[in-house]
Amino acid sequence: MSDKKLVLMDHDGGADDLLSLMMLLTMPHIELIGVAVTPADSYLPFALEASRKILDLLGRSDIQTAGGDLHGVNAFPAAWRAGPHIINALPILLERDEIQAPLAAEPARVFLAQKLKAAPKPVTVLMTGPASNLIAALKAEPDLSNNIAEVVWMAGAVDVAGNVRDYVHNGSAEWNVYWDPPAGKTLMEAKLPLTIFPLDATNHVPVDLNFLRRLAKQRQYTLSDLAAQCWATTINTIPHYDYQYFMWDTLATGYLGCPELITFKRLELSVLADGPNAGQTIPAPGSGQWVNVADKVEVAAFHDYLLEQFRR
Ligand code: AGV
Ligand code: CA
Repeated sequence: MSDKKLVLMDHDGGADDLLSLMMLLTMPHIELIGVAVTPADSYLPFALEASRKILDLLGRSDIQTAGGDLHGVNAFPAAWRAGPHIINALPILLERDEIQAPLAAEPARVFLAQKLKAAPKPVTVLMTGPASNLIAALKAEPDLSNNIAEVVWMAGAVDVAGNVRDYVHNGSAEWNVYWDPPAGKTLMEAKLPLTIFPLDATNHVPVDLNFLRRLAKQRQYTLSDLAAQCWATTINTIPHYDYQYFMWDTLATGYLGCPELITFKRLELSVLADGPNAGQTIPAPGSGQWVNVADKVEVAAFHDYLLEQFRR
């Protein structure tokens, strides 16, 4: 058996998610065993295409990608969901005539279950979108939780404001929880080893032009060039309007490669499933679940880590 850490990724197709997939594929101690896509912050066909092209580009056309058939309660803005459509048209992802990395026949929730079942040892599940697929898989087969080593989830806003701006909402939730609040609540109560990257941590890592300048200087590396272009598609949310873009998912993914740059708190948390603060992560002393919650980040060192991983 390989001594690499087995990872299943479930992402939702944003620029940040696709950058996270690239990062994962640069980590020598990680064995990615499958990619599931949730059609939340993306339209599914665009996100599947981009994921498979990235697998091809990084020489991992052997890894399967599965599309999710579940839809959350609160839709993401349509303009955001079109994001991977632009990424699919970037030159580096247009060069090849055909996509090789296979599309799985089954929907993402079944795919996740199959991959967990077939794995020779417990798997780390990295989720950079909503939790719906994993929760559906565990609902169908609760014993699968024994095959999970850790769930790493970019989600929540604990002691800071949320990032949802929607008509019937008060702004307290983070989008990945808000898309499917009941799934978020179920995951938070599932007693799995859970590490979350809430906005409290990711607020430290806005997409920053000085970082992009450094990345530009090494764009002779294909992956740096592609990463720089992906981040460039997020830049129209800079500067500080309501929707500045952060390295949300990329920070959560970085946990698998440079955990020493992040500090954590143990907190007892829960999630509100409905009402004007649907999807809010709340402290629940005595009644919630103990969660490993990312807190502070050594930002300069994290930037250096990203630059190093993308030099290929
Ligand atoms: O809330 C952060 C999550 C992350 O998984 N996503 C984006 C990241 O992939 C939703 C989101 C919040 N603000 C956004 C988002 C924005 N301005 N554009 C696109 N997506
Ligand atoms: Ca995401």
